[in-house]
Amino acid sequence: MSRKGVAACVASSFSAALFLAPAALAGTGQPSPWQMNLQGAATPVMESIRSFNTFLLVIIISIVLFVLVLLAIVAVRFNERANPVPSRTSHNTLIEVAWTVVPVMILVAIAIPSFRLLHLELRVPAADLTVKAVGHQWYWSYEYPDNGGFGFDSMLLQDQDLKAGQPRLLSVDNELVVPVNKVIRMQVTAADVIHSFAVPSFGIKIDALPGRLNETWFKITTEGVYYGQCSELCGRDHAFMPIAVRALSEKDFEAWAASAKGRFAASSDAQGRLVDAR
Ligand SMILES: [Cu+2]
Repeated sequence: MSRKGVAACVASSFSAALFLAPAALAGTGQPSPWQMNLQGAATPVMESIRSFNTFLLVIIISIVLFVLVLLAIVAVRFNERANPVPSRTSHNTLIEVAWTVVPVMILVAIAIPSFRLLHLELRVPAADLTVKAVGHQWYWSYEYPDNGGFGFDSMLLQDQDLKAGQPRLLSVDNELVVPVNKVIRMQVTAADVIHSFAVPSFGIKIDALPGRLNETWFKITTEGVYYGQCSELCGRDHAFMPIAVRALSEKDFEAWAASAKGRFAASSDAQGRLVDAR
């Protein structure tokens, strides 16, 4: 193969790797080895975040390539040897208008989908189910006011307690269980210091603040287990308070809620708030 052929081959396999690998490597619900892109989408919000990210990547790469080509032209055609007598041109109205108007148009093209995405994230649609997460040093507790009012703590599973297939440092004893294809209103607060409730595959990350009730939402499209982590430095065991969400069919969720209500009733008051027995 000629030198040009080798260069073209390397360039094309590099660009193929750049665009195809992230899709292949990004896990859904949890990180994967050598992951280069955002986690896969389990909700419509995360799908929008991913496509907005791809759209921005296309714009950024085009700008980088355009500037690179301009730099190469300047370096080759207008260096001292190739062009010993430089032009004395100092203004060109057309180019000046273009380099003002084109960036403005690019920014407007970015702003429109960006605000649309923000609106989708921030406006909580009519909810089918409300679940409340409370951040503690260093675990989460969950409350289900709509299902007869019960709540429970969710603690990190120690390495020796992991079952086959459970990821280390992400699995918990009591998962947050929700139905698929339902709008879940997620209320988030904290009992002691600031925490942050974040699940990458849902596209949510919201502060858990003592004395304040924050709200976000998600609608999971496929059954499965999705993991997240506290995303606000909250003390010694900040890295050890994972979030595990199990999405079940509506029927399985109802069965789980009925059994969980019996199991956790003793630790909750009439409103489903947790009574700390420790
Ligand atoms: Cu925390």
